[in-house]
Amino acid sequence: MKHDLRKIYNSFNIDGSVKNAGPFGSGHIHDTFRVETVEKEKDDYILQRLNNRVFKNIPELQENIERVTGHLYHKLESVPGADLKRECLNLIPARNGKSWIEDEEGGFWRMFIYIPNHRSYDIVDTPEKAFEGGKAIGRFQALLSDLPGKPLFETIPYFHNIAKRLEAFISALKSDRVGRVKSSSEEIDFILKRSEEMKIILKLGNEGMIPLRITHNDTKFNNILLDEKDKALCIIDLDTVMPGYVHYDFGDAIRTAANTAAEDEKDLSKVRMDIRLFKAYSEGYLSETRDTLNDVEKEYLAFGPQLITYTMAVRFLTDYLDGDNYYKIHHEHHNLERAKAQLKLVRSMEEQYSAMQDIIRELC
Ligand code: ADP
Ligand code: GN1
Ligand code: MG
Repeated sequence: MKHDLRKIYNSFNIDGSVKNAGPFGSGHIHDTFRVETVEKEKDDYILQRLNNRVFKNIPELQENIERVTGHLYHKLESVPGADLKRECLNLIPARNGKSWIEDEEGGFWRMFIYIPNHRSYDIVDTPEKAFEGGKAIGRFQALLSDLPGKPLFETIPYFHNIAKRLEAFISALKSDRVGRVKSSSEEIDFILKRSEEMKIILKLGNEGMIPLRITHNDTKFNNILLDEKDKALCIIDLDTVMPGYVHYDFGDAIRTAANTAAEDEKDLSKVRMDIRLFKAYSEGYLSETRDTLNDVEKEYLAFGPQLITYTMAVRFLTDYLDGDNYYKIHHEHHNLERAKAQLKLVRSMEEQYSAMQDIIRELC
């Protein structure tokens, strides 16, 4: 669908004259555009058409983002030399007084300052970058631990709840809406075989052994922007910041930071978890969180990557079996390819599990 981008960005309080606006980034959920201004000294912007099939309550979503970005901004203000436009997301107020607008077709839009001179990686190639990512996520968790006020809204209920994700998977299997079940049987078996062991984090939570904390819940490495020297700069994509277990953030970051290949790599021989990158990320992460995590959280940290990588496989395959309604896809069997690559990564993590546990124990 073509949008009248000019009309949309003019509904926000932007500064400068716009030179051009075009699609940007590789996110799977929103439609993201970069809006460039003519004047060198003025900010550029990120404009997003929010996916309201995925996020059903946009006012609540935006209220969360306003609170979280406001809190992070406030903390940064007291850090000498902090760059307030690059180290946290800055929402641009709309002319209607809110942080979003609704267009005539019922689409929801928001804008941020574009973070200049950042680097974003879909694949991580050095331990230094992985370490930086770990430190950034650890710090993010610490900075939000004292967010004042009521709990954040659950923008997507049961987001990382593997029991619920498996229920949805099994219901997609049963209805086989687009006739893809038969040809996915190997992947389905792999998933079903592991369904019980994957519920351990949920069980620990229900037993009160691990606390709910404010977590990001989408710590894919390309949501951690680095600066031109590859130092951690800013955590973006805050739509799912809400209560969660630390294993989710640790796991999703390792899933992407320590994978030797892309999330959707077709050549499965390229997909494995690089233990050096795992170690480097863990070092960065634990340097910030060692003193706050409890013993049970630490003991199960190394399991987080398996759980989240498995969860992603379940979600990609569910979407494939349902007929591709959730994620943006770029070709016909894209979700199946993503699921296969994630399952290959789960296998690689299983093979290295005891080494991962040793590393975490040593670092703790
Ligand atoms: P999605 O939920 O679709 O992944 P994101 O909020 O992660 O949406 O945005 C998609 C991409 O846009 C990001 O991966 C990043 O490349 C870019 N991006 C988002 N916000 C900013 C920003 N403030 N400055 C620079 N780039 C951004
Ligand atoms: C989506 O928004 P994006 O592209 O950063 C998804 C994540 C998945 C990820 C897989 C709200 O993340 O949960 O881990 O794709 N976000 C949502 O790449 O579902
Ligand atoms: Mg993203």
